[in-house]
Amino acid sequence: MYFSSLAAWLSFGSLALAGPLRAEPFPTYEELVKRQDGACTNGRRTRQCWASGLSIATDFDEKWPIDGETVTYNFEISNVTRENPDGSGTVRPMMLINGQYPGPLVRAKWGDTIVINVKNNLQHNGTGIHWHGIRQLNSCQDDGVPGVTECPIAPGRTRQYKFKATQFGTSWYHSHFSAQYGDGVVGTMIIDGPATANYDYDLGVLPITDWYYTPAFTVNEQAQHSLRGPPPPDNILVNGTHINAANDNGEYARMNVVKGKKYRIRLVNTAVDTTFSVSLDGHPFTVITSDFVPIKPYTTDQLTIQIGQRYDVVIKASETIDNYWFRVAIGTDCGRNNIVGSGKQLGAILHYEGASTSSNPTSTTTVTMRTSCDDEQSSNLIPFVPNTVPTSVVNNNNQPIDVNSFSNSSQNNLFRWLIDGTPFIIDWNNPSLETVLNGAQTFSPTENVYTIPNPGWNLFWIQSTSAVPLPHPIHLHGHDYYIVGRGSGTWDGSTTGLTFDNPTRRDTAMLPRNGYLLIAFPADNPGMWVMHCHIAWHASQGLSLQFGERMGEIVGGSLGDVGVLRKGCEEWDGYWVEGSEPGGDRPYGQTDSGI
Ligand SMILES: *[C@@H]1O[C@H](CO)[C@@H](O)[C@H](O)[C@H]1NC(C)=O
Ligand SMILES: *[C@@H]1O[C@H](CO)[C@@H](O)[C@H](O)[C@H]1NC(C)=O
Ligand SMILES: *[C@@H]1O[C@H](CO)[C@@H](O)[C@H](O)[C@H]1NC(C)=O
Ligand SMILES: *[C@@H]1O[C@H](CO)[C@@H](O)[C@H](O)[C@H]1NC(C)=O
Ligand SMILES: [Cu+2]
Repeated sequence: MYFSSLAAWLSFGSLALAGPLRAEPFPTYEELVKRQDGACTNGRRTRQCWASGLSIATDFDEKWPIDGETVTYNFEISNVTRENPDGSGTVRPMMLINGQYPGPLVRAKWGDTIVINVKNNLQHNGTGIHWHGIRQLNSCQDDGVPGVTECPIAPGRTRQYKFKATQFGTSWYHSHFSAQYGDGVVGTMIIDGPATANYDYDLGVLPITDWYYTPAFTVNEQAQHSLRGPPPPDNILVNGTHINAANDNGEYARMNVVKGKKYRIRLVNTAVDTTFSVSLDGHPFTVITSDFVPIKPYTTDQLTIQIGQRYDVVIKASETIDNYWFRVAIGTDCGRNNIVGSGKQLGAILHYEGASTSSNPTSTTTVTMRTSCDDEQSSNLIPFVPNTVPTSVVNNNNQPIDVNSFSNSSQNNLFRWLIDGTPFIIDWNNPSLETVLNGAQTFSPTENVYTIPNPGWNLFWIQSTSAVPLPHPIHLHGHDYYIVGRGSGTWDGSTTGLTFDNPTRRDTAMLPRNGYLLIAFPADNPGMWVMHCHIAWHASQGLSLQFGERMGEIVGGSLGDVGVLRKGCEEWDGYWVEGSEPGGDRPYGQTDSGI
């Protein structure tokens, strides 16, 4: 019964492939659970399927393919001088992975082990690569946060990262060494797996970023000592390219489609300081993920993407053969950009096969692009695999976290974000994970360690009390979290309006200005996990903390081999003599949080 109906359904799928585009039935979560889809094969009309009994209905907290392969990449990070990627004709210093901007795509399949050998060819900077959104289950030592989970990779040295892709979808990686990713140490990741809607082709990742003509380390210093905040970026880049206002040179990124087909586009905001809203003329988005979490598809004509967030969308190339604008708008309610006001169209081009390749689109839109910095509505972002947060967390395991700020006029207006009164500042020579592995659990106050001693659910009430009216994209390492509540003003402690039944689940969400964000997650991954604002300047100014999760188990050996961490710290300690001032081989000091 099961097999024959499945066979009928599959052949219906292949018939549909040959014929014109039509609505295919996509199974619900409940149907998939009943069906136990072990026998079905992933394909253009069966994206819900995977392999070995796993499907889009699999609880990926518990299960992933056990027959994964190992995928290896080699990165070399170098200090170069390059032309700005928007054709402005001016050059600037950049730090690039294998000479590429953005860095190489890391692509693997669900269940694969990913190995990346990173060589630091910079003369005068440490480095460390964080794999954004990767759970790092029992592999916290590969999370890539200098001063927390490792010592920075010293100049001239190589470090190996190794971790398993227990989730699938779209993400990015970036340096977590101060503001270094703003200088180019950034790239995208695809973990292939099942999906919650069908499509014909995968167009790949479309990273969107802000771009400065000034090096990130320079802007970071300006931002730390400014009463008005950081200077505005000069432009944006979509998939690493854009036109510029100064001379009109440069190129828009182009996505090529064939009329009649459906395409997956993987949107990522890889900026250092900007919220983006995007839309595509004549082509609504069917949204199928929020970060690494497959969601029940919903359709929208516009998406707002915070730094660190991802949305995978499906579009149908069903319009007249032509070129169409993919529009990008800046969240000017919380940031600025010098390209705004130039009259230039911000964005990229959707190009149909057969349309002109030399002219820009003339398409128009009825969509009013948002300039607000609010997240997408949580009611639209419903995880496909449902989960429940126990309401008991509100009374039993609920910890407040205050976010405030301070500017010190006797230190040249040094600006700091404070977590419960203390800015985050770490010591590259003594990462907290090393401290824990050495058997100690005492930390400096500026390490902002919040302990989670036991398994089970926790609720964190992040409350903004700063007079600086800015929202913050809050990113957690080692976990997805569940958005139980969010609002303006101060949370009153009541459960009215909170969501415990299948809340939005993701790894980055906006803490509203003068508001609060209530997040919950189970302590199912022993490690030292930072949670920080993903505005690079704010992270540098101290808006971060770390969870010391089940530290007893870390000392007990839950992470396995930590030889790479030990070796990296010996190498770094040799380069950066603790307590020493810059001089000799080391011209620079640490002037920010370190992350
Ligand atoms: C990059 O190269 C410039 C010019 O040689 C040098 O001043 C700077 O210190 C280098 N930066 C790093 C991080 O190696
Ligand atoms: C890293 O390199 C940049 C650019 O050369 C420099 O401005 C910064 O001070 C360096 N930081 C450290 C800690 O070496
Ligand atoms: C972005 O550029 C990369 C490299 O050229 C390409 O492989 C990818 O398909 C592009 N992404 C989109 C969505 O077009
Ligand atoms: C402000 O800076 C001065 C001079 O360095 C220092 O003595 C003082 O403690 C700082 N104030 C705060 C609240 O950090
Ligand atoms: Cu922030």
